[in-house]
Amino acid sequence: MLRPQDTATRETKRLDGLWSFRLDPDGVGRDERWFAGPLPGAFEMPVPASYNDVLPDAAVRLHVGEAWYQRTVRVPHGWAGERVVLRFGSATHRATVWVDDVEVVRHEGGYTPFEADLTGLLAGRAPGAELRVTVCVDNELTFASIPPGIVVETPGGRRQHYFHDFFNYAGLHRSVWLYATPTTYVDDVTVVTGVSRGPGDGDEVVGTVAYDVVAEGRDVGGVEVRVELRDGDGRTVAAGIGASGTLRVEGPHLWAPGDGYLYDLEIRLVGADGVLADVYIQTVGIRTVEVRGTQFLVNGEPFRFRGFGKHEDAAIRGKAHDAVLLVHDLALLDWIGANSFRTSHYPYAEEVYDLADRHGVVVIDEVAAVGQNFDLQGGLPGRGRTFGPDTVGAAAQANHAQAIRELVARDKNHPCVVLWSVANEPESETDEARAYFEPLFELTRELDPTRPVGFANVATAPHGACRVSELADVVMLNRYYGWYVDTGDLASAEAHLRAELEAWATDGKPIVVTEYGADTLAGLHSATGEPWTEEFQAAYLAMNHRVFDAVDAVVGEHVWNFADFETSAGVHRVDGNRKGVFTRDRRPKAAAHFLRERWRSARRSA
Ligand code: GCB
Repeated sequence: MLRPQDTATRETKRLDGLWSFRLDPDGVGRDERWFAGPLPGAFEMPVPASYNDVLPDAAVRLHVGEAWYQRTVRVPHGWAGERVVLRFGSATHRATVWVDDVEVVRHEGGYTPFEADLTGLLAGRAPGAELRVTVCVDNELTFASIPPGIVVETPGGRRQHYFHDFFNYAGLHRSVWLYATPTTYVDDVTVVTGVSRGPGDGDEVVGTVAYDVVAEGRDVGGVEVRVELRDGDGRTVAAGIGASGTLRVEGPHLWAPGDGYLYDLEIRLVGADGVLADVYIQTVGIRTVEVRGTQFLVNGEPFRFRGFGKHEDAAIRGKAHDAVLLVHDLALLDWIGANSFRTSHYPYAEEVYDLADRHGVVVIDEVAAVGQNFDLQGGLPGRGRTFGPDTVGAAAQANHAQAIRELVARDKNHPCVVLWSVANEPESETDEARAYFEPLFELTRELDPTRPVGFANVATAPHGACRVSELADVVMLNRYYGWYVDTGDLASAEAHLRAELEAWATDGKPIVVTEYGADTLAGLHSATGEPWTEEFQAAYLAMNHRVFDAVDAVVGEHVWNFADFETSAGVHRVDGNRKGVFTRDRRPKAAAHFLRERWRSARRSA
């Protein structure tokens, strides 16, 4: 799905700001047709934001079920006769949208965009029409949803239980757009880049950009696709005609970690009369990604992941996309010497990938399949296995497949994305898990044969027991030796971690440790380095690094977590998860300075 864009033929209008809002605790809004007029009993809610923490009201914070948003929007007068589309960056976890009294789109899944074409609805209306947009957002998690959850009736009301370790923030977390394109338009583009130094090309490096454009609309038979690739200075370096082809770039400036060089691919649809029907610009980073033995190669060079598992999380805003935090977080990644992060545990806002592209930050892109594991925290004793017809079964698998389709469709052209993660810590030691995941790995590879695929393995499915890791190109391990096991005993932890990593190394695949971390209360200190202190966090990381540096197959270290973040209430969570290297408001703990020394010196010697 393409992005809303202002070009010579396209225009956008962002619908962020204050919307009317109300909860629907009794689930009556649909029957009472709240979309059919001004939302009754509404108050203001900012978009984008999670609605949960904007008001000091536990009923809003812990609400389970549907919540309604509404606003009016005037379609710009100049858009008469254009194709007009309403687009949501996301709605967590599912939504129904009406324009005036007409339902225009439904969407399942809380972290990918969806849109409704309003052109038909607008036909016959006067230019400059005012529309009422109503969105009903549902935050319920079930065994079928990605991620899963279960709603329980308690004396205190309905409560959402879930098996993952971050707060179930909900609402319109990303921008809402109205945009216009011509009625014959570029509908999609896929770019795949290559780099060759082969014979015949001498020592000269040649970049290739294979492109595939899908055009749609009224006069699609009468237009020709023309593409032009321009470098960072706006110079045309290659051009082509036809809906697909491969452009050659002599001596390309490659996209590389730390060097986010981008080209612009301008795609034009041109009519027989030479008139421009549509134009769309796709940024392109020329690079390759490959797994060879235990190495992870970017542009043929071994790459070592240094960075974090992150969250989209902030006080008051919850999971809202926030440009301030985005720029600040990327600056902190640079400050600390990190080169990568994982979008744990869901696809982030599209703007995040744009900036990672531009800064040369490498991204492991994860689908929202987290908590598919009843053994873990919040687990339901006695419920048995996670995967099965009465639990996480065929309906979940279908939603999971769709989430993967939408993730790849959205992010396939970002050079920053080098690895797909199809799940975080699922049950993976059972036959049922294997049967559940096998088609999902196949699907991901079919959708994108150019990137490796993995999933984050949990400690309860170690080497030899895990049935899913053999499907993966990269072994991704979340391990907490010294924290959840061998708590505070770093000597034992070191021996155990080393033994386990050496076992995984026998698989002959690259290993990325996608989580290791220790809860740390900023400001808590101890001379003897007790758990929860800043001294312990640093010593814990040092122990992990000794082991990583001793096992050749380890090509990545992602500390859990970049920053403290909100979780559901629990006896092991003090105002959320405190494994951040930064506090929730982004102040460095002692470990940040320690990591900075390690990672910056690695960067200097690279
Ligand atoms: C994990 C999960 C992550 C949790 C983390 C923790 O293994 O993948 O979501 O937040 O552990 O801190 O317990």
